[in-house]
Amino acid sequence: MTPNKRSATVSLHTKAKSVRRILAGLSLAVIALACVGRVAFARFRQPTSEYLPRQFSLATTVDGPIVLFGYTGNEDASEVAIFFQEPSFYYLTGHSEPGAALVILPRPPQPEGENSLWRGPTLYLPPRILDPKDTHGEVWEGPKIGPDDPDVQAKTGFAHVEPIGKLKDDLEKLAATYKTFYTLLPPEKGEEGYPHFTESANALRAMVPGAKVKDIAPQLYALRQVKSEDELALLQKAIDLSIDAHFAAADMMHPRLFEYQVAARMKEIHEWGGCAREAYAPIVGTGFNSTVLHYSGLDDEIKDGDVVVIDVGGEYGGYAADITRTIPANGKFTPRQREVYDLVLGAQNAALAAVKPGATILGHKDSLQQIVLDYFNSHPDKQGRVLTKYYPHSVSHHLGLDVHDPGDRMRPLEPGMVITVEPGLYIPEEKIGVRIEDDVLVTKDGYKMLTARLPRTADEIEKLMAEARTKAASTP
Ligand SMILES: [Mn+2]
Repeated sequence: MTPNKRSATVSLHTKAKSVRRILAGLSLAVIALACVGRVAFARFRQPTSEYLPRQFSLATTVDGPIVLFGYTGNEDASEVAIFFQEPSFYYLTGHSEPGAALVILPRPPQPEGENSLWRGPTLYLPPRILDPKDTHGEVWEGPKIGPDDPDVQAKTGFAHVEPIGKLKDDLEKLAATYKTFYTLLPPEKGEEGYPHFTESANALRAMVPGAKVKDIAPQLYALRQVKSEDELALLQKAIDLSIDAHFAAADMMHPRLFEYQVAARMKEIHEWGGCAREAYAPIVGTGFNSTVLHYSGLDDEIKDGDVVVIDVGGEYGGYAADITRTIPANGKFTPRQREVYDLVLGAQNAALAAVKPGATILGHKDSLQQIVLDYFNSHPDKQGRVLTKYYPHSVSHHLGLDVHDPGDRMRPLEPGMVITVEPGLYIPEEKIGVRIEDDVLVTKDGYKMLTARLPRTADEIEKLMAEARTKAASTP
Protein backbone atom coordinates (compact mmCIF):
# COMPACT_ATOMS: atom_id res chain seq x y z
CA MET A 1 0.00 0.00 0.00
CA THR A 2 1.41 3.35 -0.95
CA PRO A 3 2.47 5.52 1.95
CA ASN A 4 0.40 8.60 2.55
CA LYS A 5 -2.34 9.71 4.87
CA ARG A 6 -4.60 6.71 4.47
CA SER A 7 -4.06 3.88 6.92
CA ALA A 8 -5.63 0.51 7.51
CA THR A 9 -7.55 1.74 10.49
CA VAL A 10 -9.13 4.59 8.60
CA SER A 11 -11.31 2.45 6.40
CA LEU A 12 -12.51 0.63 9.50
CA HIS A 13 -13.73 3.84 11.05
CA THR A 14 -15.11 5.81 8.14
CA LYS A 15 -18.60 4.48 8.74
CA ALA A 16 -18.87 6.39 12.04
CA LYS A 17 -22.49 7.15 12.77
CA SER A 18 -23.92 10.20 14.46
CA VAL A 19 -25.16 8.26 17.46
CA ARG A 20 -21.57 7.68 18.49
CA ARG A 21 -20.80 11.39 18.16
CA ILE A 22 -23.36 12.01 20.89
CA LEU A 23 -21.32 9.80 23.15
CA ALA A 24 -18.21 11.82 22.43
CA GLY A 25 -18.94 14.27 25.21
CA LEU A 26 -19.15 11.62 27.87
CA SER A 27 -16.11 10.58 29.83
CA LEU A 28 -14.35 7.61 28.34
CA ALA A 29 -14.49 5.67 31.59
CA VAL A 30 -18.27 5.93 31.56
CA ILE A 31 -18.39 4.88 27.93
CA ALA A 32 -16.18 1.93 28.73
CA LEU A 33 -18.61 0.76 31.35
CA ALA A 34 -21.72 1.35 29.29
CA CYS A 35 -20.71 0.09 25.90
CA VAL A 36 -18.81 -3.13 26.06
CA GLY A 37 -19.50 -3.95 22.44
CA ARG A 38 -18.86 -6.51 19.72
CA VAL A 39 -15.96 -8.76 20.50
CA ALA A 40 -14.08 -11.53 18.80
CA PHE A 41 -10.59 -12.74 19.55
CA ALA A 42 -8.88 -11.83 16.35
CA ARG A 43 -5.44 -11.43 17.87
CA PHE A 44 -3.59 -13.52 20.37
CA ARG A 45 -1.29 -12.54 23.18
CA GLN A 46 2.42 -13.00 22.93
CA PRO A 47 4.25 -14.05 26.11
CA THR A 48 4.15 -11.54 28.97
CA SER A 49 7.92 -11.17 28.58
CA GLU A 50 7.16 -9.25 25.35
CA TYR A 51 5.10 -6.56 27.04
CA LEU A 52 6.98 -5.93 30.30
CA PRO A 53 10.15 -4.51 28.70
CA ARG A 54 8.01 -2.23 26.50
CA GLN A 55 6.18 -0.88 29.55
CA PHE A 56 9.45 -0.50 31.44
CA SER A 57 11.28 1.25 28.67
CA LEU A 58 8.46 3.75 28.21
CA ALA A 59 8.42 4.36 31.98
CA THR A 60 12.05 5.53 31.86
CA THR A 61 11.22 8.33 29.40
CA VAL A 62 8.69 10.26 31.50
CA ASP A 63 8.38 12.39 34.64
CA GLY A 64 4.69 11.64 35.17
CA PRO A 65 2.14 8.84 34.75
CA ILE A 66 1.32 7.47 31.31
CA VAL A 67 -2.42 6.86 30.90
CA LEU A 68 -3.65 5.04 27.80
CA PHE A 69 -7.11 3.89 26.80
CA GLY A 70 -8.01 0.88 24.66
CA TYR A 71 -10.88 0.99 22.21
CA THR A 72 -14.35 0.72 23.71
CA GLY A 73 -15.88 -1.45 20.98
CA ASN A 74 -17.94 1.53 19.85
CA GLU A 75 -15.63 2.75 17.14
CA ASP A 76 -17.43 1.10 14.23
CA ALA A 77 -21.23 0.89 14.07
CA SER A 78 -21.45 -1.42 11.04
CA GLU A 79 -22.95 -4.89 11.33
CA VAL A 80 -19.75 -6.55 10.12
CA ALA A 81 -17.52 -4.82 12.67
CA ILE A 82 -15.26 -7.04 14.74
CA PHE A 83 -13.35 -5.73 17.76
CA PHE A 84 -9.68 -5.02 17.14
CA GLN A 85 -7.71 -3.33 19.89
CA GLU A 86 -6.08 0.08 19.38
CA PRO A 87 -2.61 -0.91 18.10
CA SER A 88 -0.46 0.99 20.62
CA PHE A 89 -2.59 -0.24 23.52
CA TYR A 90 -2.25 -3.75 22.17
CA TYR A 91 1.49 -3.28 21.74
CA LEU A 92 1.88 -2.43 25.43
CA THR A 93 -0.65 -4.83 26.94
CA GLY A 94 -1.56 -7.68 24.57
CA HIS A 95 -5.08 -7.11 25.87
CA SER A 96 -7.74 -7.63 23.21
CA GLU A 97 -10.99 -6.81 25.01
CA PRO A 98 -12.81 -3.49 24.94
CA GLY A 99 -13.05 -0.81 27.60
CA ALA A 100 -9.62 -1.18 29.27
CA ALA A 101 -7.11 1.42 30.42
CA LEU A 102 -3.42 1.28 31.29
CA VAL A 103 -1.43 3.35 33.80
CA ILE A 104 2.38 3.27 33.86
CA LEU A 105 4.25 5.29 36.49
CA PRO A 106 7.69 6.79 35.83
CA ARG A 107 10.91 4.89 36.53
CA PRO A 108 12.88 5.52 38.61
CA PRO A 109 10.01 6.30 40.98
CA GLN A 110 9.37 10.04 41.40
CA PRO A 111 9.35 11.28 44.03
CA GLU A 112 11.83 8.81 45.41
CA GLY A 113 11.68 7.50 48.94
CA GLU A 114 9.05 6.17 51.29
CA ASN A 115 6.31 8.49 50.14
CA SER A 116 6.56 7.29 46.56
CA LEU A 117 3.26 6.27 45.04
CA TRP A 118 5.09 3.96 42.72
CA ARG A 119 3.76 0.57 41.73
CA GLY A 120 4.06 -1.52 38.61
CA PRO A 121 1.97 -0.97 35.48
CA THR A 122 -1.75 -1.35 36.19
CA LEU A 123 -4.43 -2.62 33.85
CA TYR A 124 -7.96 -1.30 34.47
CA LEU A 125 -10.79 -3.52 33.26
CA PRO A 126 -14.56 -3.14 33.00
CA PRO A 127 -16.69 -5.44 35.15
CA ARG A 128 -18.03 -8.66 33.66
CA ILE A 129 -21.67 -8.51 32.55
CA LEU A 130 -23.46 -11.65 33.65
CA ASP A 131 -27.11 -10.52 33.21
CA PRO A 132 -28.48 -12.82 30.46
CA LYS A 133 -30.84 -10.06 29.28
CA ASP A 134 -27.95 -7.69 28.51
CA THR A 135 -27.04 -8.24 24.85
CA HIS A 136 -23.52 -6.95 25.56
CA GLY A 137 -23.19 -9.54 28.33
CA GLU A 138 -21.34 -12.83 28.38
CA VAL A 139 -24.40 -14.91 27.41
CA TRP A 140 -24.38 -13.06 24.09
CA GLU A 141 -20.72 -12.34 23.51
CA GLY A 142 -18.86 -15.01 25.46
CA PRO A 143 -16.67 -14.95 28.58
CA LYS A 144 -14.49 -11.93 29.28
CA ILE A 145 -11.67 -11.20 31.66
CA GLY A 146 -13.01 -9.30 34.66
CA PRO A 147 -10.99 -7.31 37.22
CA ASP A 148 -12.18 -9.57 40.08
CA ASP A 149 -11.38 -12.90 38.41
CA PRO A 150 -9.20 -14.96 40.78
CA ASP A 151 -6.73 -15.71 37.98
CA VAL A 152 -6.77 -12.26 36.42
CA GLN A 153 -3.00 -11.80 36.86
CA ALA A 154 -2.26 -14.97 34.90
CA LYS A 155 -4.83 -14.15 32.22
CA THR A 156 -3.58 -10.61 31.64
CA GLY A 157 0.09 -10.85 32.57
CA PHE A 158 -0.37 -7.82 34.86
CA ALA A 159 0.53 -8.02 38.56
CA HIS A 160 -1.87 -5.10 39.17
CA VAL A 161 -5.40 -5.22 37.80
CA GLU A 162 -8.13 -2.87 38.99
CA PRO A 163 -11.76 -2.15 38.07
CA ILE A 164 -12.06 0.69 35.53
CA GLY A 165 -14.40 2.43 37.98
CA LYS A 166 -11.39 3.03 40.24
CA LEU A 167 -9.36 4.82 37.58
CA LYS A 168 -10.64 8.32 38.31
CA ASP A 169 -9.89 8.06 42.05
CA ASP A 170 -6.43 6.66 41.38
CA LEU A 171 -5.59 9.43 38.92
CA GLU A 172 -6.81 12.10 41.34
CA LYS A 173 -4.45 10.69 43.97
CA LEU A 174 -1.57 10.67 41.50
CA ALA A 175 -2.36 14.25 40.49
CA ALA A 176 -1.46 15.37 44.01
CA THR A 177 2.12 14.30 43.28
CA TYR A 178 2.55 14.57 39.52
CA LYS A 179 2.03 17.78 37.57
CA THR A 180 2.38 16.14 34.15
CA PHE A 181 0.48 13.21 32.67
CA TYR A 182 1.20 11.51 29.35
CA THR A 183 -1.17 9.97 26.84
CA LEU A 184 -1.48 9.59 23.06
CA LEU A 185 -2.76 12.95 21.85
CA PRO A 186 -4.68 13.25 18.56
CA PRO A 187 -2.41 14.07 15.59
CA GLU A 188 -2.12 17.78 14.76
CA LYS A 189 -3.86 17.33 11.40
CA GLY A 190 -6.85 15.83 13.24
CA GLU A 191 -8.21 12.31 13.48
CA GLU A 192 -9.85 10.55 10.58
CA GLY A 193 -12.84 8.44 11.50
CA TYR A 194 -13.70 7.83 15.13
CA PRO A 195 -11.93 10.42 17.35
CA HIS A 196 -10.56 7.94 19.89
CA PHE A 197 -7.49 9.95 20.89
CA THR A 198 -9.44 13.21 21.14
CA GLU A 199 -11.92 11.52 23.45
CA SER A 200 -9.21 9.81 25.50
CA ALA A 201 -7.26 13.03 25.99
CA ASN A 202 -10.44 14.88 26.97
CA ALA A 203 -11.37 12.15 29.43
CA LEU A 204 -7.90 12.29 30.98
CA ARG A 205 -7.96 16.11 31.23
CA ALA A 206 -11.37 15.90 32.92
CA MET A 207 -9.98 13.47 35.50
CA VAL A 208 -6.80 15.48 36.25
CA PRO A 209 -7.92 19.07 35.55
CA GLY A 210 -4.89 20.77 37.09
CA ALA A 211 -2.25 18.69 35.34
CA LYS A 212 -0.42 19.28 32.10
CA VAL A 213 -1.19 16.55 29.51
CA LYS A 214 1.70 15.73 27.17
CA ASP A 215 2.01 13.44 24.14
CA ILE A 216 3.70 10.06 24.63
CA ALA A 217 3.66 9.44 20.86
CA PRO A 218 7.34 10.30 20.15
CA GLN A 219 8.66 7.76 22.67
CA LEU A 220 5.99 5.12 22.06
CA TYR A 221 6.22 5.25 18.28
CA ALA A 222 10.03 5.18 18.40
CA LEU A 223 9.77 1.98 20.46
CA ARG A 224 7.29 0.43 18.01
CA GLN A 225 9.68 1.05 15.10
CA VAL A 226 12.17 -1.59 16.30
CA LYS A 227 10.69 -5.09 16.25
CA SER A 228 11.32 -7.96 18.65
CA GLU A 229 12.01 -11.52 17.50
CA ASP A 230 8.41 -12.49 18.30
CA GLU A 231 7.07 -9.58 16.30
CA LEU A 232 9.31 -10.53 13.39
CA ALA A 233 7.94 -14.08 13.48
CA LEU A 234 4.37 -12.79 13.24
CA LEU A 235 5.31 -10.38 10.45
CA GLN A 236 6.98 -13.18 8.52
CA LYS A 237 3.88 -15.35 8.90
CA ALA A 238 1.67 -12.54 7.55
CA ILE A 239 4.14 -12.01 4.71
CA ASP A 240 4.35 -15.73 3.85
CA LEU A 241 0.57 -16.08 3.62
CA SER A 242 0.45 -12.95 1.49
CA ILE A 243 3.16 -14.31 -0.80
CA ASP A 244 1.09 -17.50 -1.21
CA ALA A 245 -1.84 -15.31 -2.19
CA HIS A 246 0.27 -13.42 -4.76
CA PHE A 247 1.39 -16.70 -6.30
CA ALA A 248 -2.27 -17.76 -6.55
CA ALA A 249 -3.14 -14.46 -8.23
CA ALA A 250 -0.42 -14.99 -10.86
CA ASP A 251 -1.59 -18.59 -11.36
CA MET A 252 -5.23 -17.66 -11.93
CA MET A 253 -4.69 -14.45 -13.87
CA HIS A 254 -6.27 -14.23 -17.32
CA PRO A 255 -8.33 -11.75 -19.32
CA ARG A 256 -12.11 -11.74 -18.58
CA LEU A 257 -11.66 -12.33 -14.86
CA PHE A 258 -13.02 -9.57 -12.64
CA GLU A 259 -10.80 -7.72 -10.20
CA TYR A 260 -12.94 -8.86 -7.25
CA GLN A 261 -12.39 -12.50 -8.22
CA VAL A 262 -8.64 -12.11 -7.89
CA ALA A 263 -9.06 -10.33 -4.53
CA ALA A 264 -11.49 -13.01 -3.32
CA ARG A 265 -9.02 -15.80 -4.00
CA MET A 266 -6.24 -13.91 -2.22
CA LYS A 267 -8.41 -13.16 0.83
CA GLU A 268 -9.39 -16.82 1.02
CA ILE A 269 -5.73 -17.81 1.21
CA HIS A 270 -5.06 -15.26 3.95
CA GLU A 271 -8.02 -16.33 6.05
CA TRP A 272 -7.51 -20.04 5.49
CA GLY A 273 -3.99 -19.60 6.81
CA GLY A 274 -5.16 -17.82 9.95
CA CYS A 275 -5.15 -14.14 9.07
CA ALA A 276 -7.83 -12.35 11.09
CA ARG A 277 -8.40 -9.77 8.37
CA GLU A 278 -6.80 -7.96 5.48
CA ALA A 279 -4.04 -5.54 6.48
CA TYR A 280 -5.76 -2.90 4.26
CA ALA A 281 -8.44 -2.78 1.59
CA PRO A 282 -7.17 -4.99 -1.27
CA ILE A 283 -6.06 -3.18 -4.42
CA VAL A 284 -6.47 -5.11 -7.68
CA GLY A 285 -6.41 -2.54 -10.46
CA THR A 286 -6.51 -3.41 -14.14
CA GLY A 287 -5.72 -1.08 -17.05
CA PHE A 288 -6.47 2.52 -16.09
CA ASN A 289 -7.20 1.37 -12.51
CA SER A 290 -3.56 0.32 -12.22
CA THR A 291 -2.72 4.03 -12.13
CA VAL A 292 -5.06 4.80 -9.21
CA LEU A 293 -2.89 4.56 -6.11
CA HIS A 294 -5.49 3.34 -3.64
CA TYR A 295 -8.00 1.87 -6.08
CA SER A 296 -10.58 -0.08 -4.11
CA GLY A 297 -13.46 -0.49 -6.57
CA LEU A 298 -12.52 -4.03 -7.62
CA ASP A 299 -15.45 -4.20 -10.03
CA ASP A 300 -13.86 -4.02 -13.46
CA GLU A 301 -13.22 -6.80 -15.94
CA ILE A 302 -9.57 -7.55 -16.66
CA LYS A 303 -8.86 -7.02 -20.36
CA ASP A 304 -6.36 -8.66 -22.68
CA GLY A 305 -3.27 -6.43 -22.84
CA ASP A 306 -3.83 -4.82 -19.42
CA VAL A 307 -1.32 -4.70 -16.62
CA VAL A 308 -2.80 -5.45 -13.21
CA VAL A 309 -1.44 -3.85 -10.04
CA ILE A 310 -2.04 -6.22 -7.12
CA ASP A 311 -1.37 -4.59 -3.75
CA VAL A 312 -2.80 -7.08 -1.26
CA GLY A 313 -1.61 -8.18 2.18
CA GLY A 314 -3.03 -10.06 5.14
CA GLU A 315 -2.80 -9.38 8.85
CA TYR A 316 -1.63 -12.20 11.11
CA GLY A 317 -1.55 -12.02 14.91
CA GLY A 318 -2.09 -8.29 14.55
CA TYR A 319 0.85 -7.77 12.16
CA ALA A 320 0.47 -6.48 8.61
CA ALA A 321 2.06 -7.61 5.36
CA ASP A 322 2.20 -5.10 2.51
CA ILE A 323 3.14 -6.49 -0.90
CA THR A 324 2.57 -5.26 -4.45
CA ARG A 325 3.19 -7.00 -7.73
CA THR A 326 2.30 -5.79 -11.21
CA ILE A 327 1.55 -8.56 -13.69
CA PRO A 328 0.34 -8.74 -17.31
CA ALA A 329 -3.26 -9.95 -17.66
CA ASN A 330 -2.39 -12.29 -20.53
CA GLY A 331 0.94 -13.45 -19.14
CA LYS A 332 3.16 -11.30 -21.39
CA PHE A 333 4.15 -7.64 -20.89
CA THR A 334 3.97 -5.42 -24.00
CA PRO A 335 7.33 -3.80 -24.85
CA ARG A 336 6.13 -0.49 -23.40
CA GLN A 337 4.79 -2.12 -20.22
CA ARG A 338 8.09 -3.91 -19.77
CA GLU A 339 10.02 -0.69 -20.31
CA VAL A 340 8.05 1.03 -17.52
CA TYR A 341 8.32 -2.09 -15.37
CA ASP A 342 12.10 -2.20 -15.69
CA LEU A 343 12.41 1.47 -14.73
CA VAL A 344 10.45 0.81 -11.54
CA LEU A 345 12.49 -2.32 -10.84
CA GLY A 346 15.73 -0.37 -11.36
CA ALA A 347 14.56 2.28 -8.92
CA GLN A 348 13.59 -0.38 -6.41
CA ASN A 349 16.99 -2.05 -6.70
CA ALA A 350 18.73 1.31 -6.24
CA ALA A 351 16.70 1.99 -3.08
CA LEU A 352 17.20 -1.53 -1.73
CA ALA A 353 20.96 -1.23 -2.17
CA ALA A 354 20.90 1.72 0.23
CA VAL A 355 18.90 0.02 3.00
CA LYS A 356 21.18 -0.34 6.01
CA PRO A 357 21.54 1.14 9.49
CA GLY A 358 21.94 4.92 9.30
CA ALA A 359 20.00 5.36 6.05
CA THR A 360 16.79 7.40 6.16
CA ILE A 361 13.51 7.05 4.30
CA LEU A 362 12.85 10.78 3.90
CA GLY A 363 14.37 14.15 4.49
CA HIS A 364 18.04 13.79 3.60
CA LYS A 365 19.88 14.26 0.35
CA ASP A 366 20.74 10.56 0.22
CA SER A 367 17.40 9.29 1.59
CA LEU A 368 15.73 6.28 -0.02
CA GLN A 369 13.15 8.65 -1.48
CA GLN A 370 15.84 10.84 -3.05
CA ILE A 371 17.58 7.78 -4.49
CA VAL A 372 14.36 6.82 -6.29
CA LEU A 373 13.80 10.37 -7.57
CA ASP A 374 17.42 10.54 -8.77
CA TYR A 375 17.01 7.19 -10.51
CA PHE A 376 13.91 8.27 -12.41
CA ASN A 377 15.51 11.64 -13.24
CA SER A 378 18.61 9.99 -14.65
CA HIS A 379 16.82 7.19 -16.52
CA PRO A 380 14.56 8.58 -19.24
CA ASP A 381 12.42 6.17 -21.25
CA LYS A 382 13.27 5.13 -24.83
CA GLN A 383 11.64 8.28 -26.20
CA GLY A 384 13.92 10.31 -23.95
CA ARG A 385 11.13 11.28 -21.57
CA VAL A 386 11.85 11.58 -17.87
CA LEU A 387 8.93 9.97 -16.01
CA THR A 388 9.53 11.31 -12.49
CA LYS A 389 6.25 13.25 -12.53
CA TYR A 390 4.42 9.91 -12.64
CA TYR A 391 5.84 8.97 -9.24
CA PRO A 392 3.60 10.81 -6.75
CA HIS A 393 4.17 8.96 -3.47
CA SER A 394 7.10 8.05 -1.29
CA VAL A 395 9.19 4.94 -1.44
CA SER A 396 8.79 3.47 2.01
CA HIS A 397 7.03 3.31 5.34
CA HIS A 398 7.44 1.28 8.50
CA LEU A 399 5.44 -1.93 8.80
CA GLY A 400 4.10 -3.57 11.96
CA LEU A 401 0.82 -3.63 13.86
CA ASP A 402 -0.28 -0.92 11.43
CA VAL A 403 0.32 -1.26 7.71
CA HIS A 404 1.64 2.30 7.86
CA ASP A 405 3.32 1.84 11.21
CA PRO A 406 3.78 5.13 13.05
CA GLY A 407 7.14 6.76 13.72
CA ASP A 408 9.54 9.31 12.34
CA ARG A 409 10.59 8.51 8.76
CA MET A 410 13.57 10.88 9.07
CA ARG A 411 14.95 8.72 11.90
CA PRO A 412 18.01 6.77 10.74
CA LEU A 413 17.25 3.10 10.15
CA GLU A 414 18.31 0.62 12.82
CA PRO A 415 18.57 -3.17 12.91
CA GLY A 416 15.15 -4.65 13.72
CA MET A 417 13.15 -2.08 11.77
CA VAL A 418 10.86 -3.42 9.03
CA ILE A 419 10.05 -1.17 6.09
CA THR A 420 8.52 -1.44 2.65
CA VAL A 421 10.41 -0.50 -0.51
CA GLU A 422 7.84 0.43 -3.12
CA PRO A 423 8.57 2.76 -6.00
CA GLY A 424 6.00 3.06 -8.78
CA LEU A 425 5.16 4.86 -12.02
CA TYR A 426 1.56 5.60 -12.98
CA ILE A 427 0.80 6.87 -16.48
CA PRO A 428 -2.98 7.30 -16.77
CA GLU A 429 -2.95 8.38 -20.44
CA GLU A 430 -1.31 5.04 -21.32
CA LYS A 431 -3.34 3.05 -18.77
CA ILE A 432 -0.07 1.71 -17.39
CA GLY A 433 0.59 1.69 -13.67
CA VAL A 434 3.48 -0.26 -12.16
CA ARG A 435 4.29 -0.65 -8.49
CA ILE A 436 6.69 -3.19 -7.00
CA GLU A 437 6.58 -3.42 -3.22
CA ASP A 438 8.69 -5.62 -0.99
CA ASP A 439 9.04 -5.83 2.79
CA VAL A 440 12.55 -5.74 4.24
CA LEU A 441 14.11 -6.13 7.67
CA VAL A 442 17.02 -3.82 8.43
CA THR A 443 19.96 -5.90 9.65
CA LYS A 444 23.35 -5.11 11.20
CA ASP A 445 25.00 -4.51 7.85
CA GLY A 446 22.18 -4.22 5.32
CA TYR A 447 18.79 -5.79 4.94
CA LYS A 448 16.96 -9.08 4.64
CA MET A 449 14.20 -9.28 2.04
CA LEU A 450 11.25 -10.86 3.85
CA THR A 451 9.39 -11.18 0.54
CA ALA A 452 12.30 -12.83 -1.32
CA ARG A 453 10.26 -15.91 -2.23
CA LEU A 454 8.02 -13.91 -4.56
CA PRO A 455 9.39 -13.31 -8.11
CA ARG A 456 10.15 -9.67 -8.83
CA THR A 457 11.58 -9.30 -12.36
CA ALA A 458 9.46 -9.16 -15.54
CA ASP A 459 11.12 -12.35 -16.85
CA GLU A 460 10.44 -14.25 -13.62
CA ILE A 461 6.82 -13.14 -13.58
CA GLU A 462 6.23 -14.15 -17.21
CA LYS A 463 7.89 -17.51 -16.53
CA LEU A 464 5.75 -18.11 -13.46
CA MET A 465 2.57 -17.30 -15.41
CA ALA A 466 3.62 -19.48 -18.36
CA GLU A 467 4.25 -22.43 -16.01
CA ALA A 468 0.84 -21.98 -14.41
CA ARG A 469 -0.79 -22.05 -17.86
CA THR A 470 1.09 -25.20 -18.88
CA LYS A 471 0.10 -26.87 -15.66
CA ALA A 472 -3.55 -25.84 -16.03
CA ALA A 473 -3.60 -27.11 -19.67
CA SER A 474 -2.17 -30.50 -18.72
CA THR A 475 -4.60 -31.00 -15.82
CA PRO A 476 -7.39 -33.36 -17.01
MN1 LIG B 1 2.99 -0.03 1.33
